[in-house]
Amino acid sequence: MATSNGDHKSTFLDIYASLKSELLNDSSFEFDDASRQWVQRMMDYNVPGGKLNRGLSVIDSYKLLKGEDLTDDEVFLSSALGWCIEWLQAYFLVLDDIMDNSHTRRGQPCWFKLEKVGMIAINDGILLRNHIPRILKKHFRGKAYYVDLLDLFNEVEFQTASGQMIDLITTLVGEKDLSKYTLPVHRRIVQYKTAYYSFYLPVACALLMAGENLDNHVFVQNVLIEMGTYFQVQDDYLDCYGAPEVIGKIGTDIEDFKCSWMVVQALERANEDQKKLLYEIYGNADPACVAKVKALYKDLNLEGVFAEYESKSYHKLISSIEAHPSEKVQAVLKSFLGKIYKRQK
Ligand code: DMA
Ligand code: MG
Ligand code: MG
Ligand code: MG
Repeated sequence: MATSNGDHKSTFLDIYASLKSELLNDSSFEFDDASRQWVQRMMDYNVPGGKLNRGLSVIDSYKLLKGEDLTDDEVFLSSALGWCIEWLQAYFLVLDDIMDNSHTRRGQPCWFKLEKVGMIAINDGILLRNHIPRILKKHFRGKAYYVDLLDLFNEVEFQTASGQMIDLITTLVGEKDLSKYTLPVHRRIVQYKTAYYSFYLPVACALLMAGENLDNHVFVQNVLIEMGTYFQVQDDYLDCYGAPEVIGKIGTDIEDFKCSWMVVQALERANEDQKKLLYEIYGNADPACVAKVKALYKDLNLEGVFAEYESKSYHKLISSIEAHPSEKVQAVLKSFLGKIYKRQK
């Protein structure tokens, strides 16, 4: 039975295969062998290879909201929504890796790094983005919540793209000025670029399926945005300290002059000499400069600062969650938090 607890992952992957096959037989485009093969390879390379936390969370959340085992149809629908989020993520990551000049993703070269791909990756990103409304149309057109679902994906995509925009324009060459990198600036970037699509979106999908009106769940949204902020701080930390074999990607935040949580914390703690050094070398791709930045982070004990931030955020999140009147909603939020607390990848 597909609905037993805890074993959603293999069903989830089966549903990927079936969504993929629908997209490869989309009657609005006359596929030939070459184009079908390209799209198939492009999807397989970019969509299913991550942790799948966002996608699986839709099913888990919906099950917790419903309070009992899901029917096969409900498993399919919540999985399809989960895959739409994974597709959205694939679209953003393909383009993010070009813009961040990254090397690897999920343990393999970034898609645009492949010799045959290059800047075709831009259009592939656009195609991945276009797959989402096609999946939604095929499987949700008749549902009472269809319009709300489309609106939700549109809103969240806009917020994410806007977050990416502010992430990118703060690094503009010629205006490299570390004094603008403060905690409120960092917070604003990460809430938009990461928290909405990674945390709010999966739970909002489950709430819509459960017949809820999202306007009544502002509290849930706020908790999830806090959780997403914590998650992106982890991402910034792992960019510097994560092992590439484990996180599947090589960090580029220092080279890219990113407004990372790490540099913001370093600036808050550095003495005048250390600040001067950071101003000189942050954003320089020379490996010797990157190593010096990392050595400075070590001197400032950012590992310890992070450990403290991590446990503080966790306890703060738990107490906000416990203030929610619904036990089911509490369970949804705690389950999501449990998946990311002290993550190594
Ligand atoms: C990525 O932020 C955000 C989106 C919307 C893809 P990032 O560049 O820090 O992510 P990563 O470290 O995975 O490249
Ligand atoms: Mg990136
Ligand atoms: Mg980025
Ligand atoms: Mg990152």
